[in-house]
Amino acid sequence: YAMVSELRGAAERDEFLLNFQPIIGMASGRIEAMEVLLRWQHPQRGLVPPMQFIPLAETSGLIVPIGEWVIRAACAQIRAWRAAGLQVPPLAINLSAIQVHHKTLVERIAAILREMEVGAGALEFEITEGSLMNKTDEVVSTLRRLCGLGVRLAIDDFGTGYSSLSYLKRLPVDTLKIDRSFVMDIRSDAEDAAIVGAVISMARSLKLKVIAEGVETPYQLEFLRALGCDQYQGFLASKPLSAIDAARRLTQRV
Ligand code: G
Ligand code: G
Ligand code: MN
Ligand code: NA
Repeated sequence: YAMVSELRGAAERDEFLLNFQPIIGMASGRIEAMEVLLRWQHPQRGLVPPMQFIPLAETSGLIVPIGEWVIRAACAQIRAWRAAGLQVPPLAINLSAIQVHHKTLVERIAAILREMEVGAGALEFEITEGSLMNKTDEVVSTLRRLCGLGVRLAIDDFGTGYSSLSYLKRLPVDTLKIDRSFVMDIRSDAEDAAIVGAVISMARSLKLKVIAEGVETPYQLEFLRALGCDQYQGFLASKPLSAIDAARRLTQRV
């Protein structure tokens, strides 16, 4: 498959770039974090959407070196923004299941943090609920060691997997991100509204922070705020931004 071999050299050819989507505090109305989203600028194909190349990167194993590139590039961006005098909120980086199950993930992240000197508080990692499903004891141990580095952990796409409450309690996780598919129809679908309400109240009783994804309308925002959701992200606040536009948003402090 041609795309896999092209993907192999993409980092060296400087074809990857990062976008940043603001995560807004319900109470502060300010940017409290940004999610890092990888983009592939292919010389002929143009901008390849992650939905097309992330699955290929996963099945080919390339997600491990590419994922490392993402972490290092995010740290480099933090350093550059700080050097320019910006107050940089924590950056949230997505990890694939394959990275989570990779033997040396924690050591590699520790090495990058030492090398880049940004401080562990500068990074958060998003792990999909689906990657928690098998080899659970190993995953618990990996997440504990990751947490031991001082980085924060979130469960991404929450609600789409099947994690039990007792399993959640064993995980050193700070945050749940409610999947966009539940937020989308909260106005018209009473069941989705009930699920979102239940996730938020469960998260609060487990002392977890809750982020709603895919917030597109003021109705959704006010509904989530009323239920006690802590932060939100979505096109209502901002689409994913280039580094230049993200820096501009941080300067405006909105
Ligand atoms: O912008 P959006 O199309 O960026 O992202 C689509 C999907 O790709 C999302 O599910 C997102 O989690 C995933 N994704 C984006 N960037 C990364 C990345 O750096 N690593 C991994 N593993 N997934 C990513
Ligand atoms: O799976 P993950 O949550 O990491 O993916 C983030 C994805 O969601 C990215 O593709 C991003 O572009 C997309 N996204 C972010 N906000 C919105 C939104 O408000 N509406 C829609 N439809 N997609 C969004
Ligand atoms: Mn995510
Ligand atoms: Na998600």
